[in-house]
Amino acid sequence: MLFGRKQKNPIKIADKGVVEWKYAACGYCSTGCSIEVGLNTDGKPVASRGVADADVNRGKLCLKGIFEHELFDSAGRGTEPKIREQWHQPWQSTSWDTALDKTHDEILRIQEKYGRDSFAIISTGQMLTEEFYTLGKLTRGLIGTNNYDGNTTLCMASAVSGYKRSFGSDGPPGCYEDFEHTDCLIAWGSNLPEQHPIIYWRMKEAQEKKNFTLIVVDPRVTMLAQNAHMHLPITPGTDVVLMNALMHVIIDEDLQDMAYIEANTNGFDELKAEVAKYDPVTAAKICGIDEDRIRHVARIFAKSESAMQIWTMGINQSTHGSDGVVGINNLALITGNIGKPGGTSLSITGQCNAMGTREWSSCSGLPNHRYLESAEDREEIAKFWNIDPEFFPKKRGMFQTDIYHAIESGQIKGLWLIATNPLTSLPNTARIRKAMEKLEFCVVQDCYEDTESAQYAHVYLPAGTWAEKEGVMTNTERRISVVKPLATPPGQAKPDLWVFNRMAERFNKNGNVTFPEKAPDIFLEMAEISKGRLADISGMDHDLIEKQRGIQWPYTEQQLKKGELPPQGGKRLYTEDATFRYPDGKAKLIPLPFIDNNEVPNEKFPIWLNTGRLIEHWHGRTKTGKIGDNNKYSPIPFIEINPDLAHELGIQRGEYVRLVSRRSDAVVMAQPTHRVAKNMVFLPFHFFDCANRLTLGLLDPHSRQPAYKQSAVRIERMEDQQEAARLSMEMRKF
Ligand SMILES: Nc1nc2c(c(=O)[nH]1)N[C@H]1C(S)=C(S)[C@@H](COP(=O)(O)OP(=O)(O)OC[C@H]3O[C@@H](n4cnc5c(=O)[nH]c(N)nc54)[C@H](O)[C@@H]3O)O[C@H]1N2
Ligand SMILES: Nc1nc2c(c(=O)[nH]1)N[C@H]1C(S)=C(S)[C@@H](COP(=O)(O)OP(=O)(O)OC[C@H]3O[C@@H](n4cnc5c(=O)[nH]c(N)nc54)[C@H](O)[C@@H]3O)O[C@H]1N2
Ligand code: SF4
Ligand SMILES: [Mo]
Repeated sequence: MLFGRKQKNPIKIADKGVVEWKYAACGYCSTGCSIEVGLNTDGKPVASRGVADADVNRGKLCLKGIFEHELFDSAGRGTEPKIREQWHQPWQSTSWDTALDKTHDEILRIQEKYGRDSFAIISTGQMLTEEFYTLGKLTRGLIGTNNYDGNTTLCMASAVSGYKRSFGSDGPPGCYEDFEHTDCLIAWGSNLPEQHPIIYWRMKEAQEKKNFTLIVVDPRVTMLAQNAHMHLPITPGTDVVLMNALMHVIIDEDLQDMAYIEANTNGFDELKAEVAKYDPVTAAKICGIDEDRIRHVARIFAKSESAMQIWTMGINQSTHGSDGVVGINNLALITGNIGKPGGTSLSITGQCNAMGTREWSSCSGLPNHRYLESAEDREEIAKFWNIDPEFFPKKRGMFQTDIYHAIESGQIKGLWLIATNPLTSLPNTARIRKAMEKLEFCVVQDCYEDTESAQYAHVYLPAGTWAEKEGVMTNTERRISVVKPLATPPGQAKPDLWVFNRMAERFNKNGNVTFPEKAPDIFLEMAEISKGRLADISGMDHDLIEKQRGIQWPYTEQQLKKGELPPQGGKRLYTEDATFRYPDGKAKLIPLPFIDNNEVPNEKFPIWLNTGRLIEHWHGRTKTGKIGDNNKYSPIPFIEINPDLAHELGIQRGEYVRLVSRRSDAVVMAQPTHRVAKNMVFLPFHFFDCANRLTLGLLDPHSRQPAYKQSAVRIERMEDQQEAARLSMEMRKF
C-alpha cells in the first residue's frame, strides 16, 4: 500500500536552463566523488549532479556536492590583493606585483635577520596536487625554510605516523570495494554517514547484500552506531586499551594467524607480552566496555574469513592517536587482514586532497614519501630539481602545532598561511590569537577574504578554488581524479598554482629551477619521479584519469603498456606479491603500553567535551556558511546534551547555555538528544571562535596531532537569554 496518497507526485526539479555539463571531482571531502556541473547559456554554473559511470559515487552526491556550484559567486570571495603595514589597520587594495614583491621581500628580510627557519609556511589538504608539488619545490628548493607543514597535522598526522611505524611507509592499503568482500567491519571513531556520506552508501549497500557484522566504537550514538550490530560506547581516549584487550583474547584463545605473522611481521613476542597485561576484566574498567563484549568482538573479528577496520578522527585526534593507528594495524596483522579483499586497515581521510599533500607537498619530507633524513632521497630530488643537495635540511622541521608555540616564543617571525584557517581550527584559540599578534609579517592566501585568520595578515592574496583551477586530487582509496576549470576565479583572484609560479620567479632569479606553468605538464614531471616508488603514477596522465573517472595508484608505465592492471589502477597495497616497506620487507608489531594523560572530567569541570562535525557544514564554514541550502540546517552553534542532564541543570530545549573549560567559555544553544551520554556534550566545531576556545589540544607525541575530542567543561545556565543570544551570535561570523 502506498503511504498517504494513491498516486505519487513526481519530484519536480526546477529547470535551470543547463546547456552543457562539465566534469570535475568534488572539492569537499576525501570520498572523491565525480561531479558534473551544469552551465547555462551564459556559461554560468547553475547545477551539480553525480557522474553515473564513476566507480566511487555511481551517480550519487551528498548535500555538499549537490550545491557545490553555488560556491563560485558566494559571499566573501576575495577579488583583489590587499596590503597594510600593521594587522589592525584598514586594508588597502593593491596590485599582484606589489603584494607578491612585498611578500618576497619580507620573507628575505626575516630570513636574513633571524635565520632561514624563522619564516614558516603552513599549507593544507584542500589544494590540487600539482599546486602542492610546486609549493614544495618553491619552499624546499628555493625559500629553504624547514618550518613548512600543513593543516594535515590536525587531521591525518596520526594515520601517517601509524602507517609508517607499522608498515614502513604511509599509504592506506585498502579500497571501498573491500566492503563488498568483508565478513566483519570495525569502525573506530568515524561518523561515516555524515562525514563521508557516499563511502557510507557504498558500505551500506555492501552490508545489505552480505550482512557482514558491523561493530562501531564511538562514545556517541551516531547514525553509524544506530545501524551497527554492536555499538561500543567507549570511554573517550581509551581505544588503545580496547585494542590491547581484543588482542589479549585473540592470542589467549590462539585465534591469531601464525603463518601470516611468521611470514610477514617482526615483534610478535614483544606484542604478546604487552597485551598479556590487558585481560578483559582489567581493560573493561578503563575503557568502559564490558568483558564479555570484548571477548565476543575479539572472536568474531579473528574468526572472520576476512575482517577490515576503518577509522577517522575519533582515533587520530587523541594523545595516543598514532598508537591507536598502530593498534588497528597490529590487530589487522595478527589476523592476516592486510592486502586481501575485505581484509584491510583503511584510514578514512578527511579533506578532498589530504592524500595528495601527504604524497607530494614535501611538507614532512620530499616528494612521493621521500625522507629528508635519507641522503639518497636528498641527492635524487636535488639532482632532479637542479639545486645543491646541501640546501636541504637533514631532518624534518616543526609540525604545524609546534610552529604556533615557536611564534609565541619568538623563534618564528613570519608566516604564510595557504588554504587553512587556524583561528577557527586550532585548539585553545586564545593562545593562537596572541601568537598571531606577535608576527612581524603574515600573508594569507585564501579564496575567501573574510576568514578569521586574515584579521592578522599584512598581505592578503585572493585565490581561486576547486573547479576554477586545474589539477588532480587523491581520495581515501588512493584514487586520483582530475579537476578541470569550469569557471574563472572572481575579479583579480588567481589559481594557487599561478601564485606559486609568480612567487617562484621572484626567488628563482638565475632561472636554475624550472617551474612548468600548466598542471598537466607538472603531473608528467611528478610521474617521472614516481617511477619505482610505492605511489608510482607513471602510467597515468590527466586525459587517462578523466577517461577512467579516476585511477588508483600504483599504476606504472609498464602496467599501462602490458595492460596488466584493471583500467582503474591498483586496488590494494601489500598483496601477496608485494612486501612492506621496511628493509626486510616485514611489517612491525609494536607493543602499546597505555598512558592515561588526557584532560578528564573532575568536580569543577564534570562533563566530557567531544567536538566534531555535521553533514551540512565544512570546517570553518567559509564555504557552507554562505550557501543557504547548507547553512539553514544549523546556522547557530549548539551542543548535543543528554535530556537527563539538561533536566537536572534546568535547561530547556533551545535555551542558550555557557560552556566553561579551563581555557575559556562559549555560548551555545542546548539541543537535548540521547545521542550523547549524561557525562558528555558534543559540540560541532564549525562556528567561529567557539569550540576551540574551549579545547585543550594536548599533542600526540609521535604525530603532534591535537586531542580535540577529549577535554572537560562545565555547563552554566544563563538567566538573560537575550544577552545569551547576542553573545552566541558573535560566535558566528556568517
Ligand atoms: N560534512 C562534512 N564532512 C567532512 C568534514 C566536514 O567538515 N564536514 N571534514 C572532513 C575532514 S577534514 C575530516 S578529518 C573527516 C572527519 O570525519 P569523522 O572523524 O568521522 O568526524 P568527527 O565528527 O570529527 O569525529 C568522528 C567521531 O569520533 C567520535 N569520538 C570522539 N572521541 C572518541 C574516542 O575517544 N574514541 C572513539 N572511538 N571515537 C571518538 C565522535 O563521537 C565522532 O562521532 O570528515 C571529513 N568530512
Ligand atoms: N575542535 C575541533 N577542531 C578541529 C577538528 C575537530 O574535529 N574538532 N578537526 C581538525 C581537522 S581534522 C581539520 S582537517 C582542520 C581543518 O581546519 P582548516 O584547514 O583551518 O579549515 P577550513 O575551514 O577548511 O580552512 C580552509 C581554508 O582554505 C580556504 N580554501 C578553500 N579552498 C581553497 C583553495 O582552493 N585555495 C585557497 N587558497 N584557499 C582555499 C577556505 O576558505 C578556508 O578558509 O580543523 C581541525 N580542527
Ligand atoms: S561525499 Fe564528499 S566527495 Fe562526495 S559529494 Fe559529498 S562532500 Fe563531495
Ligand atoms: Mo580533517
